[in-house]
Amino acid sequence: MLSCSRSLLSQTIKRKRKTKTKIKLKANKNVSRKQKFIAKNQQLESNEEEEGFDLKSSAPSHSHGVQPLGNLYFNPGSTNSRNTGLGNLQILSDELVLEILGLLEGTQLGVVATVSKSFYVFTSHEPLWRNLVLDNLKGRFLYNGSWKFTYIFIFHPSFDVSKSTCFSGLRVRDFYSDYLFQSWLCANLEMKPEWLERDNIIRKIGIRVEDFVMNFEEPNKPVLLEGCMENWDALKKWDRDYLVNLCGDVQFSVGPVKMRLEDYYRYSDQVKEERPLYLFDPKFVEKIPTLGLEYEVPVYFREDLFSVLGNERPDYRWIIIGPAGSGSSFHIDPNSTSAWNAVIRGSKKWVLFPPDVVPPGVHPSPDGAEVACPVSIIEWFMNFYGATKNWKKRPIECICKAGEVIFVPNGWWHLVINLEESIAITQNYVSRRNLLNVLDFLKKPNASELVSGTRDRINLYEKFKNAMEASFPGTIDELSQKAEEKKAQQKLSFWDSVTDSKVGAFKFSF
Ligand SMILES: O=C(O)CCC(=O)C(=O)O
Repeated sequence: MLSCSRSLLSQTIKRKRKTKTKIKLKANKNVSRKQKFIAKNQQLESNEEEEGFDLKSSAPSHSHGVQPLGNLYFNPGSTNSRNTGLGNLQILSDELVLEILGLLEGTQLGVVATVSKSFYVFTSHEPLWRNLVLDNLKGRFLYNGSWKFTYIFIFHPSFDVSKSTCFSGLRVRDFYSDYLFQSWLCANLEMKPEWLERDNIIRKIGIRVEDFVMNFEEPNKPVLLEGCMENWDALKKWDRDYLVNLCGDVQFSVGPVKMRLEDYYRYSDQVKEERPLYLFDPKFVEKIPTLGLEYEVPVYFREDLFSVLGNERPDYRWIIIGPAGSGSSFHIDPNSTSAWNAVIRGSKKWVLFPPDVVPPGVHPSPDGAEVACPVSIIEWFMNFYGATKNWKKRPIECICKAGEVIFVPNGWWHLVINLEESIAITQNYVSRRNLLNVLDFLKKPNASELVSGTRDRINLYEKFKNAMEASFPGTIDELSQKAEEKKAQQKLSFWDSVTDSKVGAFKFSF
């Protein structure tokens, strides 16, 4: 990933009710345009219901009282204590200050916190403590309400956090920072109903495999398939208690670390962060073979040509577990494969863009090896989702519920957010319909950077091609020939459409 930038917003908060808080947001690219800012804000005031955002009822009032930068301009005469407290470092951006603090150990952060209120606020930034816990402990920790508490409980167990005001969140007056405010906001925002409304995917129940291939796989279009998990034991059995009992001390991949399922649930029950850790394990069947027996590949996806590689095939199946708000930010699936994703518990909001449409706010590098995107999924919704309303090529969207399977065609950009605590299985596969795509992808000159899920990235092309020849002789040639014929046919029909063949005279039609 390229570094993710947080787009600046100026925001005002309005407390509307006791349990929920409405927040108004507006883009403020040019802070010198104060008049325009105020005018726009007044307009927002009169248009509350459309522009409002709901905070989760569990949201704490902002830890430490950080406010968005725009609020500074409503308080003439006040100075930003962010700056005064940073001294000469005030010229650095918030990101840079945090980057520097990220070089420190926990005890050092604690010392720096005592320098000024500003340093106290910066050193309390939860991702700093999250990195410290994950770097130092890998997955061997019990989450304790916040990353900072978790760190202190483990490394300074004699320290009585409950008695210390500095850990219960000192409020600092006149501290304005878009970066810190938005991090808190994104961790505590409720999904807006209008972000969930659009449902324009095609849904099918019990279609024939031939129809799936002809109408969806061949033209590379998403579809939501209902009724194809009915005989899965997983659908009846898998819930948190069952899985925790079955999996015991087995360690699962969770972001950069490995954790026991029980410990992960302890974390996910308490977490209030912008990008919750997500359990995403490619070796779950090898670890717990029973899990592999309790689901089966839906009939539409049984042809899986990467299986000719045996143990050398790239990772292809994952169990995915996460709390509401966790999910996958925009990406294209690995190695040009297609995928299916089956929800067993909970529900997921999907947003998919076809291969030729890069989603707003997403910036792939020219070679496709890296992608810059907003810090979190919720930030994408806040700042970019609205733009898709007026796009000619609107995304395909849906909510996929327990018992439903979505087909994700190769090359499609997609973003997924769990609306509730969820359990899902996903598998990536290669069928005849995308075999040539996958081979082309594996053959790219920068394959060593692009290919993923396997150690031998450079040789995967040769290995796969040879294994295909051995298992299905002639298939690649046959498909290549068909693809050539199709291309020629398409060219022909293009010329048919721009010429009037009956008269024989050449004519452009614009
Ligand atoms: O978070 C999810 O369930 C989606 C996973 C996904 O997008 C993927 O495996 O490519």
